[in-house]
Amino acid sequence: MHELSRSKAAFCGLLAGLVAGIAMTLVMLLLAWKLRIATPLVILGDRFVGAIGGLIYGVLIRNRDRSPVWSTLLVFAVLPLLVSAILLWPVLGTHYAGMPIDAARAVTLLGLGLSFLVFERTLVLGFDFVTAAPRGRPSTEFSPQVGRRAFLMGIFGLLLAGGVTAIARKLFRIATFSYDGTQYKGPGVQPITPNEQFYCVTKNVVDPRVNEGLWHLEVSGLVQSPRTYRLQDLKAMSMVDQETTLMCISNGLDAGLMSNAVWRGIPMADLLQSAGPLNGAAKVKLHGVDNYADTFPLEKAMDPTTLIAFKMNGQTLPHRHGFPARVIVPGYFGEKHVKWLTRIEVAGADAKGFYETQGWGPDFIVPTRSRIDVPDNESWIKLADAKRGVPIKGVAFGGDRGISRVEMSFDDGESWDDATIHYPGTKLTWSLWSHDWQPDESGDYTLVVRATDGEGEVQEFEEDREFTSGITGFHKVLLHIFE
Ligand SMILES: Nc1nc2c(c(=O)[nH]1)N[C@H]1C(S)=C(S)[C@@H](COP(=O)(O)O)O[C@H]1N2
Ligand SMILES: [Mo]
Repeated sequence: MHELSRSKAAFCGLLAGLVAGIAMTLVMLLLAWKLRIATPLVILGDRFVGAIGGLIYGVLIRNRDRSPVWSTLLVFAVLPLLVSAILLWPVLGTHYAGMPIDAARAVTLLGLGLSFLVFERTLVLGFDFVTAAPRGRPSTEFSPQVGRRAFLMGIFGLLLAGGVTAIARKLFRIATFSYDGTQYKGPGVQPITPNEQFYCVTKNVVDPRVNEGLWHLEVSGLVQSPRTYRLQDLKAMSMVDQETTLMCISNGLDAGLMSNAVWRGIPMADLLQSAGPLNGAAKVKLHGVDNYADTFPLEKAMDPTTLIAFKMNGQTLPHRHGFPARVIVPGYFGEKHVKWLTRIEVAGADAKGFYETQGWGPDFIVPTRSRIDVPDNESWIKLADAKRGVPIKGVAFGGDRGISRVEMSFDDGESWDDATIHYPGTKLTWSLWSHDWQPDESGDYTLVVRATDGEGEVQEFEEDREFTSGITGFHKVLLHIFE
């Protein structure tokens, strides 16, 4: 057995650990990219942890003969797998090609196990390689020549890192940064939002791209007869078309996280009725393949307007909007319209969703809102032009209560004029309105819009409402009319 100084052992361990961490990251990225397995990709963290683990390993192992394989396997693969399984249990059921939740959990654990195994093997074999005594010489005579071997190990690490970068780039290109937060507002707003322009919000860095063959929809929980449907079973059921507007809970007064489409799908009630909710059932908890879930009352789920949608404006649901199936639940914030739906769980009264556990709510019902799309805030208009009429237009949305009236003010809410609703939509959609305004004098004007919903309630600022239930208030636009 050769002697190895403590610092040399630490260095070799650090190096082997670093390379092993890179190797593990490469495996995780390959799994994510090729098999859509969602192992937690904390890239830098993994490498850092790898290097530290290697350093400790190097120092501990220095004066021993090779430790038995089972002990390093235990410490570097089995234990991390156990710890991850415990700590990450709630997120393990994620699979970006839409594998059902239980199968996804098994596959993710397999992927994690493989990643840790690669770490352990690279660490142990890499350490052995770097610290091996030169051939032909009695190993006790010299401190091993680690220089050349460390260099080779470093090159190997760099090659792996190149692979990591290449795959990370590929994943970055399909990441959601380019479209998460897409808004729809301004002069171009049409009654029906084209699919490519529909607002978009996701919690994911990489969104699911569900494989129809892997996907299914479960109805489970507090039901008499749980069932599993394939996509073709669902498509054979009788469908309805329903125009419905969606708005995100975090939509600002002047923002465009709101859009309208015609959704084609089956009433959720049809599936719930054949499953038969049991006593104690109070809510449905809807799960996406991305480990997202949200809830609403069973009563709302039974409403004929609550749909499982497969089509959007006559086209197959786009991937980013939830292919192959998403929930449409009129009157509730966007959060509840779960995309990439894979499980309908009938649950008790205290079931909670992803955003609810993060502190959103308690109210998830869309309050009446309206927005001025034309003209822009801080526009300057010549009085002579303004006298020929300043076109004003925008949208108003009353959740599932419809819109019965839209009014404009040009004096910051002192007095109000009726606007024209030129696209009334339905109870479940926004209305589009316009107004022609002819100011007599130059000056600064504060334009305000307010809507009245289908139940006669006038839009208002609800002082007691917390922003976590979605803000209320009035959109205002400042106009400068000059001589
Ligand atoms: N599975 C899943 N469903 C989801 C989300 C998500 O991240 N994952 N985001 C929600 C949020 S916050 C909103 S506002 C709407 C947005 O739907 P859209 O992107 O189709 O407009 O989807 C909801 N459904
Ligand atoms: Mo949202």
